[in-house]
Formats: sequence, structure tokens, C-alpha cells
Amino acid sequence: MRRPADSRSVRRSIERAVDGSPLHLDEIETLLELDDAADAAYLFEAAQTVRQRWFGRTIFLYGFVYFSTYCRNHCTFCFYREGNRESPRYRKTEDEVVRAARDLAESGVHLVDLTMGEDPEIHDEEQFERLIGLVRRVRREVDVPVMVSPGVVGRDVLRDLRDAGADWYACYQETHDRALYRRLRPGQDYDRRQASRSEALALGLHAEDGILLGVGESARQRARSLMTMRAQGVQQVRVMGFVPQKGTPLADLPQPSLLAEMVTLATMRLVMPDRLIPASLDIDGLRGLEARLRAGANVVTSIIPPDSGLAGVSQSTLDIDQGYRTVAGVERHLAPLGLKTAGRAEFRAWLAGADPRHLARRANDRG
Ligand code: SAM
Ligand code: MD0
Ligand code: SF4
Repeated sequence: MRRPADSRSVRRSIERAVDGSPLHLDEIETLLELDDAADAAYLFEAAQTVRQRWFGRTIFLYGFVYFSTYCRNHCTFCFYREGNRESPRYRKTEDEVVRAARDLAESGVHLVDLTMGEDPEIHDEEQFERLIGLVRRVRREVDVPVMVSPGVVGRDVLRDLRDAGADWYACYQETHDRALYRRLRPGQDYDRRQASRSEALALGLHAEDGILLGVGESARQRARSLMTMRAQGVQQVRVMGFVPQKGTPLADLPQPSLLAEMVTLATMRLVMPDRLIPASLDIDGLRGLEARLRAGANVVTSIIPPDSGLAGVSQSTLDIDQGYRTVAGVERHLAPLGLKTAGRAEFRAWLAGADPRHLARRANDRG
């Protein structure tokens, strides 16, 4: 049994991480278990210091287009799992997706995330050309960097997506513990999902991995996830606090606290200082944005055009039609934290492999 860590050794680990030493599994686990308010505040300050060093004061904004909510899978946490009659089902046309992407780009997002369930019309019928053509059109007509989140797809499809102009492939493992994975993503191959991100990276795409918080995992399992994500070398990592969904097997599981999510996010920032880490509007809407930014996030995701009929994943409607999940809605919350929206060129430079420390220096020079 590990003894609970005292505050002094916790702070020593945090300082070592700020100085650039890689944290060990035990230390990561200890940080992930923090529930003392003063220690947590110390952790958040450290996460901000590290973010500032790598990214300066600038924040990237991602638009979200959930263009097909049909899915063949049975993820136990997901509102859109096959057979759930509670969730809104739709497929947007190509024109509708291009319009939403254009609206988002004009409103100032740095990237558009084209997301779908594992729609059987596409996945079972091998109709990936529809997705590839969609990416090609968005790249050609809107000229905004694109992330695709289509579920697990093969190497050839990833290559065609890249050739069509996709910059990013997002595919979250949720947990890097095989037994828990089987409970969260029943019937889905663990290694196949993990390998899809490696294939994307090998093809020159950027990749994102992520974990769910509050789905029965231990702090040890979370710590192992962080180490696995660090080792795979993806450029973006996230934690999503679980939101219970009507009509799903995990509907009665309680939602984890905002503090627990902040502690996880800040620990990720110390473990993977130079990666992009999102604050998603899809968990609490705007309400929890400042907290996630204070914990060290440097991207805001799930910006959705109001009145577009588009849904979120874990908060299908929250804040959307009120126009709060917009660039203007987000920007109001940046200035009080001393943060600001990055320029378009800054995001492209980061994507092109510009040394993010260069961005930090420039941002500091500007004051
Ligand atoms: N269908 C594709 C897939 O599963 O890879 C793309 C959808 S992906 C955007 C859905 C992600 O949202 C999941 O991987 C999960 O991390 C997150 N998510 C889904 N339901 C959630 C919930 N109830 N609470 C928190 N996060 C959730
Ligand atoms: C988000 N709802 O950013 C989106 C989604 C998929 N790549 C992202 C989980 O929170
Ligand atoms: Fe389908 Fe993705 Fe939801 Fe799983 S998380 S049920 S694959 S939409």
C-alpha cells in the first residue's frame, strides 16, 4: 500500500516537473489523487507556468461539426450508442457541413473538427469516399485546418484523408487499461484503436488521444494512461469528465467533480508540457471554461454555430442556441485570465512544426 503523500513531497514533484524532469508513475498517481485545496492551487499555478513557457498567453479555438450522429457501436458511456432512442439522430448534407465550417471559420476558429459516430452507412458500406470528399471540399472552399474524428479507420483511409487535406486524426482510447476498455467500448479491439493513432502519426497526420474521467478507473490506471499517451507521441491529449447519459448503461454513474478534472488536466500539462490540451465546452458549457484554462488548457474545443441544428457529444444542447458556445462567448473569458486568442498564422505555424518555444518567446516579447 502506498502511504498518502505529504504536501512537501507533492510540491517537490511539482517543482521537479516545472524544471523539466519527467515524472515517475508513482508521482503522477500522487498528483492525480490531490484533493487538498492548497496543493491543488499550487499544481494549477505550476501548470500555468509550464503552459506559458511553451505557448505564451495564446489560446487556440476549435469549431466542432458533429455531422452524423448514427453509430454502430455500443460504448457504454455514449448518448449516441447504437439503439439509444433518447439521442437526436441526423446526417448533415455536404452543403450543410461546408456552411457550418464556413460560419465557424469566419467567426475566427483556428480549426474545424469533423466528427461522426461510426455511421454504418459509411463504416459498414465502406463509403469512406464520402468522408474524404467532404474533407477535400472543406479544405478547398473554406481553407481552414481540419481535424477528423470518424472512429477507427484503416491505414488507406487515413492516407486518403491526409491527401484530401486533413491535418489531424482524433481517436480517444478513453482508458489504457484493457479490462476497463472492454467495459467502455465492448466489442471494439483495443490494439486496433491504439494502432490507428500510430498509423496516423506515421503518415504525417497530427493525432489526438484522450481519457474519460469518472468511469470507474483508479488513479493508478489514469497515471498509466498519461504515460502511455506521452510515449505514443500524439500532439494533443485530453481528459473528458464523464457526463451521465439517458438511456445508456452508465446513466446512474455520478459525474466526477470539476476539481478532479482540473487536477487531471493540470497533471497532464506537467507530464506533457508541450502538447495541446483542450478545455472542452462539451462538459459544462461556458461555466467551467475558466477553471479548465486555469488548470493549464491551451485550446478551447466544441465551439458550435448556434441555430445550425448541430449537437454536442456529451452535452447535446447545452449553451448552443443561446450562442454561448461561440468565439465571442469564449473570448469574453480569456482576457480576465490574461489570455488571448492566437492569430491564425500562429496556429498554422504551430502545425507546421514551428518550435512552440518560439511562440512563447514572441508572446512574452509582446508582454
Ligand atoms: N465516434 C467517434 C469515436 O468514438 O471515436 C468520434 C466521436 S468522439 C468525439 C466521442 C468522444 O467523446 C469519446 O471518445 C469520448 O471521449 C467523449 N464522450 C462521449 N460520450 C461522453 C460522455 N458521456 N461524457 C464524457 N465524454 C464523452
Ligand atoms: C469536444 N465534443 O471537443 C467534442 C468532441 C471530438 N474530436 C471532440 C469530444 O469536446
Ligand atoms: Fe459511437 Fe463514438 Fe459514441 Fe462510441 S463514442 S458510441 S463510437 S459515437
